[in-house]
Amino acid sequence: MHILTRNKLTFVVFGILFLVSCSSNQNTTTTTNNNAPQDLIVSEGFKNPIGFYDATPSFSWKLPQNKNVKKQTAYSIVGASNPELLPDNADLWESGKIESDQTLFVKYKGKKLSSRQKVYWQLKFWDQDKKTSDWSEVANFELGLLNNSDWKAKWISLPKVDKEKAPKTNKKSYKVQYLRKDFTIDSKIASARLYITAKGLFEAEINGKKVGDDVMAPGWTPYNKRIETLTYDALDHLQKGTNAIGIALAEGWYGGRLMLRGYPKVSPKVMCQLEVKYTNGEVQTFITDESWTATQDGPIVYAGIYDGEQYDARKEQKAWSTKTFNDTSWQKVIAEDIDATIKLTPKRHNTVKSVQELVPISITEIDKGVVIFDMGQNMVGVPRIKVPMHKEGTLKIRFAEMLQQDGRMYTKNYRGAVSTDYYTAKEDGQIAYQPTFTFHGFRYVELSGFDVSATPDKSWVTGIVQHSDYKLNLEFSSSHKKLNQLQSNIIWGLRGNTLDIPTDCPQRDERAGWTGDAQVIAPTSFFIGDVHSFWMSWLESLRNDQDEDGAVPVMVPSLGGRLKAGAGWSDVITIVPWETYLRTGDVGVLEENYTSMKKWVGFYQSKAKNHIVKMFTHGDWLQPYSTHERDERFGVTSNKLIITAYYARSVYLTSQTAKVLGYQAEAKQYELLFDAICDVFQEQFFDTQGRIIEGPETQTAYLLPLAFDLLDQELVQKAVPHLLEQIKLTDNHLRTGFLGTPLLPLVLDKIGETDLMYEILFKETYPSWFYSINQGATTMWERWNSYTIKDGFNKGGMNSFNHYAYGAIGRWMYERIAGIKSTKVGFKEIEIAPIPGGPLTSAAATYNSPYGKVSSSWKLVGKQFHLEIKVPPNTTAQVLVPGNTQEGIEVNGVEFEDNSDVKLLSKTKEAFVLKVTPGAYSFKTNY
Ligand code: RAM
Repeated sequence: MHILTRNKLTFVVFGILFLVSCSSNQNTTTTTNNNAPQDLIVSEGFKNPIGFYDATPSFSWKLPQNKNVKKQTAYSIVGASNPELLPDNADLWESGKIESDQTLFVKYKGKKLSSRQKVYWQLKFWDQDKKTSDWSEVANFELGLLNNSDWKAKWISLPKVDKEKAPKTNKKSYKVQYLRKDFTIDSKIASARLYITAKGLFEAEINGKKVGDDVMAPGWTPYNKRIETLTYDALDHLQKGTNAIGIALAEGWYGGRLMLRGYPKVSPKVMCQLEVKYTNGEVQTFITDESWTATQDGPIVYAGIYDGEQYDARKEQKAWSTKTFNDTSWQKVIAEDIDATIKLTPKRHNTVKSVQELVPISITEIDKGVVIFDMGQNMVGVPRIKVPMHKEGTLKIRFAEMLQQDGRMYTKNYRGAVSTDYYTAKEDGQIAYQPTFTFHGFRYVELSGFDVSATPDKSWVTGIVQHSDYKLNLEFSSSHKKLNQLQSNIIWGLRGNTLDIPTDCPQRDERAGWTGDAQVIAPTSFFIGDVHSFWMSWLESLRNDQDEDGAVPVMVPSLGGRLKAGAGWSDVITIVPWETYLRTGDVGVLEENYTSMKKWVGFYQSKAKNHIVKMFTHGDWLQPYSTHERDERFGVTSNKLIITAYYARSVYLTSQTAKVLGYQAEAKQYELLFDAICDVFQEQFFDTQGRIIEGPETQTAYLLPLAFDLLDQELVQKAVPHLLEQIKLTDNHLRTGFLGTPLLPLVLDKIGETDLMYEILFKETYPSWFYSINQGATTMWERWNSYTIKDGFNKGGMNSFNHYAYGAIGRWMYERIAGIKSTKVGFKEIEIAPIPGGPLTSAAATYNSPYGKVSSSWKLVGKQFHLEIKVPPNTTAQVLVPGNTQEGIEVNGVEFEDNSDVKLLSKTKEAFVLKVTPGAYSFKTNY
């Protein structure tokens, strides 16, 4: 490898140490008796990241959750290039004492930062009594390569990259390329970073050892606009003398066939830059260039997203990524300069990782030598196989989400996705194999081709669950088994469809970033996992793929196709930023997306005549009992009504965003537009009695305007009975598709019909959430009746058993059943207002809010209602404790009297309304 730079770095650190003046306003006036701030993170949830993407980051922290700390009244942050300089000699930033209760997204205002720079930071805070805390631990972040000009490396690949067909199909995938290079380290290393990315998927090894534990890296972005790069600490991989680096490169989303797009006319390439800093201050850089060699004659014959992977152990090239390997039979690569128009940016959300392992709950030998392993859970990832084989034998690994009635694998719903892996053994004995460059959506794994003299054993297969590595942070439980199963299905649905981007489904020949599904699940997703950066990154892809005229594709990354945009789907560009802001408190998400929101509204405007828009929509997709004359997948709710409702919604959210960002004039302008759309909406679509006159009356037709506040109060009063009538007509079942379903609980809550929502939720008959559970669902399904015990599989061409859209009910489960809701952005003000209902006798949830854990746990005990809550510091909570308000309420075991921590605000007929300060409380009422 050629040595690119060799420059002397002089470290002048301690020389300036004493020249830095101490901040005068950081004097501590009172004693330090509080614990230090905790959970220090940069920007959207990153803890001590390297290869960080943001040179103007923000800082967040949590106050210690103990009874002494109620709130923050001031903070002080210091940042330095060396931890030794902290806290008194910070050379990058001293915020000084800032009187503020802000603990989230405090913007860095220190010296300008640049690529590769490492910043150490810590802080302290002043509490409600103006007492200072201890300094926090020192956190840090290190920037990645922020500009294309930081890259000296070139894209490399074989001059001609061949494809291979999956056995007995016409589905072709690129054969995997193996690329390698020896290089020499001749001095003592202080630190080493491997910067790397691919047009395709890579896995890198140095001296025979895999670098990092990421899978499917670098992930999926609009590759013609932006490619994300990764940074690894390579120090422990390197040695003095000769080293070797090897990279396996597969097609992934970049070079493989994808629905609508078909086979792209591009082949995979990789690029890396290894920067080694020596203890003497010198830096040596090794890059991908013409001097590398490559082959396609390695063990991973091919690998495709849809079609699976073929591994031939006979082709293993022993120690190929070590210095002992002789690569003289390998070919020279070709190298290309990086493209100026494609932005290379450090990945801004967590990579995909193997996050959990599942063991089979049972095995069945369906035919001699054919064994089906039941993982007990529909999951997404790959299997790890350990199975005895004969030399030259080929193991066939099939996948299925469901079994047919005869116990065989049901794969029809994978449609054109071959989704099969193959492994050919090089010798007799136990093999160990885990696919590298593909993933599957499955509950069942079928093996054939193993050594049939062996007795099949559960240990042969382990399910490796893979998705973007966000922290799962919700605990929800209740007294009802099926409700708990629903919660589990929602979680698995989200996990299975967040493999680098939000997808509709993870198994068939689709797995695309459908925007409608994403906007529908986004609010619930925050309760389940720390998905802030996940959405931020994908929103960047949305902006990348937005047309000049404002159109937002229905799938992002865009796969082309004839659909330019669609109402209810493309509105993701206003809905997801707003939901992210509400739940995280991050104004940055609005700043980043405001221009795109306006452009999207502009697109609507360009298609509007008297505020009625002509545009495409998938409508209330998959509405049950649809009688749509052309295609039953489209619901029957009027498209015109849906499009206008979403137009109004996007305009409203844009006006709200403008307000938050301080663009008052624009906010006013969008508000006026919203009012004008509402006027036309009610005039054209409703009669004076509040009945829909545009298209058939449906639940969704009423839900949209009621959820989006499109009607005057008077008309709301009149419309509500019509909605209730529609629900009654269906014997209190839902009749909603993708768009209507998430709105149903919100509207019923708004109009005080919680009992009705409980009834709908606890229905066991079609269509309902429990109906799918009664048919055996372990994830959310695309259709309420994707499978029924009575009639078998749904005949529809689209029949996914892992589709998160209907999981949107999750939000109501946390906000209403457990009762935890944010009422001021980012949970600064919290409402804890559980309402018991249905057959439930208890429910509990803990939510890891930006300020700390919020919890609510209630149970009915005889004729009493018991509630226990936790409210994190620096917030306030309004608690609505249900009970007979003619009688008293017990707080923390004693008859309630107003005190400094708990105040009675009011009593309604059904609940005591209290305001509490941070802390833990218990309440008891007669119920
Ligand atoms: C299907 C997808 C997705 C939906 C679109 C309209 O192909 O699975 O769920 O948003 O249709």
